[in-house]
Amino acid sequence: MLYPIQNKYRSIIDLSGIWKFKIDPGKAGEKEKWYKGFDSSLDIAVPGSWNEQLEEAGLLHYVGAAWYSKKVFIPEEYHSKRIFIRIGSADYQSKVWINGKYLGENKLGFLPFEFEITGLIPLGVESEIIILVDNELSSESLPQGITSAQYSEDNRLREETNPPARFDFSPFGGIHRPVQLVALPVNHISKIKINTKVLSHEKGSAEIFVETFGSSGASVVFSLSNHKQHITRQAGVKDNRSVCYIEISSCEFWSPENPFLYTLRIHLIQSDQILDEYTLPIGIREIKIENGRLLLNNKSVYLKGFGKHEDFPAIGKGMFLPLMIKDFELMKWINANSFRTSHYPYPEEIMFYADKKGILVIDEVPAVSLDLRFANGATMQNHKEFVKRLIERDYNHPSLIMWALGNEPNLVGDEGYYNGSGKEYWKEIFSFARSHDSSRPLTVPNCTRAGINDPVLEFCDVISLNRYYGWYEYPGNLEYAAKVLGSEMDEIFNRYRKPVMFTEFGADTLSGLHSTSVQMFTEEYQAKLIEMYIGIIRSKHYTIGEQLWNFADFRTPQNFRRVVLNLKGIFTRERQPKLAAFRLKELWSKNIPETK
Ligand code: GCB
Repeated sequence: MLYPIQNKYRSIIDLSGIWKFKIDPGKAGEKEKWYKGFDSSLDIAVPGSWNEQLEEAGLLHYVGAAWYSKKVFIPEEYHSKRIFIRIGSADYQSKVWINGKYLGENKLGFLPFEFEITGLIPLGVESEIIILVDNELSSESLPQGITSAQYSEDNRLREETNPPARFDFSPFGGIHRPVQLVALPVNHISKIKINTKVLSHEKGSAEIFVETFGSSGASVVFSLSNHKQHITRQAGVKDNRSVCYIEISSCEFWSPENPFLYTLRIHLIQSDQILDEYTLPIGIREIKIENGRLLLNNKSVYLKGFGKHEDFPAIGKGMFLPLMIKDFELMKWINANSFRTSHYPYPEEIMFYADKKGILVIDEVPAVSLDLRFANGATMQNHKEFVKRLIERDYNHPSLIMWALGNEPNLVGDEGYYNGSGKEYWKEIFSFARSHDSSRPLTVPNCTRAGINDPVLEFCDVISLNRYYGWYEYPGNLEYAAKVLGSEMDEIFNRYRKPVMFTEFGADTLSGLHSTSVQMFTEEYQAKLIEMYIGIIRSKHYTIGEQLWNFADFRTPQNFRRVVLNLKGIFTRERQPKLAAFRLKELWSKNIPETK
């Protein structure tokens, strides 16, 4: 499913705006046929989570079903087009109807999905789109859910959150990314996959695979251009596929220092007539792991940056482009070169912007705190489906440097995880992911409780560590924390002999709280802890990166460890810098030498 674009052949009607909204706590709506229309005095803005928008209507912690409705005028000119409803993401599951006709469901949150409505709707008049969204999770969903009863069966009452969640971010519900009507030519380009390589200092290549819909006898014209070159190739379409290989001399390679993007223009042509056109910015670059280093265009790259979240007052997890621009500006300001989309895929718009700004991305599948005691065949199936759809969505982004296939499996420290079941599970997920993308390294951040014996580490190309010594363990004792950290890192490296990076370390910090002594929660403590970690990380020859937890403070489910927010942000939720931001700006001001 290609990202929608607008040109002479393709058009988009954006349905962002105010939708009619009604919650359905008893899940009676389907039986009562609300999909044919429902009454409600509540409105909601799309994109956006319902939680903070409708806090005053009692929805701050709402978990359950909710209905959305919007009328849309579908123009008569669409008679010669194929028409789709595309939803950028709805968390976590949804069902869609148009004029009372059921179109289908989607069970994977954070990902786009679409349904074709050609021939199902009258043109030149209004139609009504109705979407049922449910943010309840289960053992089979990704992320997995948990109930209050499971917390007590597990003797984990002190860890219980409200609403119950296996993870440390609010389970915001809603339609979080744009809803669009997309009109395409009958015969059209349906998929594009690009592999790029660095052939020499100045020569690069791009291999471009195209899939088409209904175009027998057609051909594809590929053109790749920058300000001084324009390369054109033509290839036939066979079985709805076409492929072309282009070598580029005097190539301008993509890198964080010079995020150069070529314009790839693809035309689908039949009998000299253009049927469809798709344009895509692409970067020529190559990623490798070699001799223990992460290489971009055969040069060592050291990751400096953050784990982030999609979280902001009022809009929750809704896509909010002014915030995207602000966050990238802050990342540039602080001299970061990368971030992780913890703990779920971010909008396509953010991936395109990372390509443009030269920020490297670790793209994460939302298998966060996977608890295999509750997983079954359906969990594995959903996990694979997620990997497949995410790789298909993001494969062509030059900024995407690594996949995280999950985060912190076995957070609960279950012994059974080590008896072979964990190994079996991850072996299958990793080989499935590699069969869909063999060009990028794979990882899964490891937590202290899963420890050095975590079976996932055997399959990772890069060992990613999330550690909180000096915070959850050895609170307030940075000296001892440093000792444990350094020796554990060496033990891990000696066992696995793979490059190591940190994907999380940090301390909750209340902006404005200061102390002349060592004192947790103060701005000075956060800055000190970070300096300590960075000093140790850089002192080890086998490390390839330092990503902090977190870029900004973010809302969590209610529990006694959090004062509404997780306060480990380097910036506040409103993006004010804390003291550590200025220290990091300095620490990240230079490129980290290749041999540390
Ligand atoms: C972790 C998790 C992250 C939490 C963080 C914390 O290990 O990966 O989701 O927010 O710790 O602050 O506890």
